[in-house]
Amino acid sequence: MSAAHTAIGTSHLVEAESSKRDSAARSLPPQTLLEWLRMMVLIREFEVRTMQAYQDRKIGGFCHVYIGQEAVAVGCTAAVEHEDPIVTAYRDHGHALARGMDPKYCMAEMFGRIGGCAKGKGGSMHMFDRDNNLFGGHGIVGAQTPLGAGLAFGTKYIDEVINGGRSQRVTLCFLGDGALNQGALHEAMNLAGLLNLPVIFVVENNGYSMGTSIHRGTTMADEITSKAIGYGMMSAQIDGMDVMNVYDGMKEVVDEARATSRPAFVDIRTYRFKGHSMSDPRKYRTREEEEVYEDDGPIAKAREYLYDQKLLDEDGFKAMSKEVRGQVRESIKWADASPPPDVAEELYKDVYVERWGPYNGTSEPEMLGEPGGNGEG
Ligand SMILES: Cc1ncc(C[n+]2csc(CCOP(=O)(O)OP(=O)(O)O)c2C)c(N)n1
Ligand SMILES: [Mg+2]
Repeated sequence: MSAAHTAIGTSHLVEAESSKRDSAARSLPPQTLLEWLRMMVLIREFEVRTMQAYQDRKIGGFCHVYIGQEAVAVGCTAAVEHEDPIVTAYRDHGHALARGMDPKYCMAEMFGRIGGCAKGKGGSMHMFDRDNNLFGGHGIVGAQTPLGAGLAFGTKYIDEVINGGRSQRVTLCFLGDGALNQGALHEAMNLAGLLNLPVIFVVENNGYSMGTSIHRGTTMADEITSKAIGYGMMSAQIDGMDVMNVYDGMKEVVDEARATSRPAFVDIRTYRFKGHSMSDPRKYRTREEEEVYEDDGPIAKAREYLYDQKLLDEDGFKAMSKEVRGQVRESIKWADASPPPDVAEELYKDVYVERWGPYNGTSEPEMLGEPGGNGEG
């Protein structure tokens, strides 16, 4: 038994299902699979440069990279439609890029610059992109889970009550295994089950919350999908190191959630190759354990498949990587060239919705709309 398995449990990684059944991913156009690989390479390169920029002190505050987990964001976003809302925790750069955010807005956000997606006021943990239906980036563990239920309530209400049709959207609410024991998640799951909300709670189960292995902190650690039973929702367990497998597993769950307008809970087994954050010496796990996962990472796996199918060769992969490196270099140039926000100008902007008017910091905010509407009290 390997060190990896002793440390985080024999069933941390589940066997890939894609080889055992008809794979929806394998029947997609080759261009789609190449785009998934390119996106994973982009996320990886972006994160490598993020780590360097952090060490160069261009990025301050907390910063958590997504290296190793790329197949989860890429496979999951591919399994939903662009109009379907997404919300996630603080390890959010991969979701932002996979959702279509230009890397330059993501990088500038981390640099704390006005050219960032939140004008540099949010930083690494708060990637928002309304045009791409990404609703954050949230730093409080589990805080995004009631928001996920709320987003699903919102789309369902608009589709069914306001437009008199049927619920069409599915919300993806990502969370780490560390959020499994937060009260907020269980309240959100209860409401989702009770109100038939089309939200999928996607656990990016990388086996650790900071330095605590899932076996030390969570009941039923090998079978967390059992938690879905109590809330009457369907569940699935997916190998998250294989992008095609993530797509296949998620597509089934998404289709079912959309058709029935019901919630779901998914345990996606993955691994973060780096530390929890930039200041983590990783003393709670061994180098051998890390190597077990690194040797069979999501990028290598997808690339080998494409090589085998003769859809890509080494030169093609080199050209793809070169193009990605150029794109990430451009994002750093953009972030470097972008000025920091003018504090006096920006501090109270984007705090209140428009009808309350700008808050000038000394008086009650001026109310622009009619009294008695939303926001009173
Ligand atoms: C409510 C709350 N408690 C504690 C923290 C400190 N904290 C930040 S990240 C983290 C671990 C979360 O791990 P997990 O959800 O597994 O996500 P991962 O880092 O593995 O992606 C903790 C405890 C926090 N941000 N919020
Ligand atoms: Mg975790």
